[in-house]
Amino acid sequence: MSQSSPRIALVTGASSGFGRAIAQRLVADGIRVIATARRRDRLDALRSELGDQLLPLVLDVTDAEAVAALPGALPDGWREVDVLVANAGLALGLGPAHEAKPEDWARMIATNVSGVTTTVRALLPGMVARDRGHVITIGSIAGTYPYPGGNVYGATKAFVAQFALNLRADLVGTGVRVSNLEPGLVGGSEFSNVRFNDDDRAAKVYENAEPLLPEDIAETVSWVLSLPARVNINRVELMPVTQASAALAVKRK
Ligand code: NDP
Ligand code: 8X3
Repeated sequence: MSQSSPRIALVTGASSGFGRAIAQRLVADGIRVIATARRRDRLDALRSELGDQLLPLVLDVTDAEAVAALPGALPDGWREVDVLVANAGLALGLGPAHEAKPEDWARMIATNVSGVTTTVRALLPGMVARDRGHVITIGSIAGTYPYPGGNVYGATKAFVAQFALNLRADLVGTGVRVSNLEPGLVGGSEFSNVRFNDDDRAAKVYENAEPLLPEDIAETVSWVLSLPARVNINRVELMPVTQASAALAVKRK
């Protein structure tokens, strides 16, 4: 079967933002979607919206045992996952490193690094055995461009970028593709609400900025999946037209 016609995708973090938009888009593209996250009510609402082409599944990506058990826990007809969108992730805080909460750092690493690696490790053997599949990781411009307060969040996304490239190194000779999407400023998700735990500060991040929208990320996922089987998009960096990489910091007296 052609790589460009995947049948089943598993999306982590599908209860909100990018993941929700990606699930909606993939179902519209004719791909059945296993939608995972911690908030069951959100997943159930997505199931009501999209019907039986979507399977809601509660999964905390920081629960390594549950993630490892995932392939065996999938119901009949949903086991041959062709596409993994490892999207679940978060930033916590924007303070300087010496004031950051160690527990916030630990949670970002557990979710953005360990959550991604355990999920990929669980689903990759099936893809390799079937000689078809596509792992799509969600990195960030924060993994390339440092900014004040980006400390551990940016480092987790740098990990994701290198992990994706190293996966390809291992998978050369198989039909399994790997792509890392590296978005800049994207509104319309809960990312900044989670980061600041504060609605007012979160809203200001996007004020008058015309950010990208989750649908733009979903469109990019749809595009990388649609390309011929011989094409591997290694990484995609995308920003709104209103954003550009910033100047280096200089401390003047
Ligand atoms: P949201 O906060 O809207 O979505 C994050 C999703 O991750 C939610 O569905 C949440 O679901 C899920 N999630 C968080 N922790 C866990 C966990 N432990 N187990 C399972 N699911 C979890 O943010 P975005 O949609 O904006 O972010 C999606 C990804 O995109 C993240 O990796 C983020 O770092 C990245 N990104 C975001 C950018 C932006 O500007 N918005 C730009 C670049 C990258 P639940 O709480 O129900 O578990
Ligand atoms: C999210 C984008 O610039 O807030 O990854 O780090 S940014």
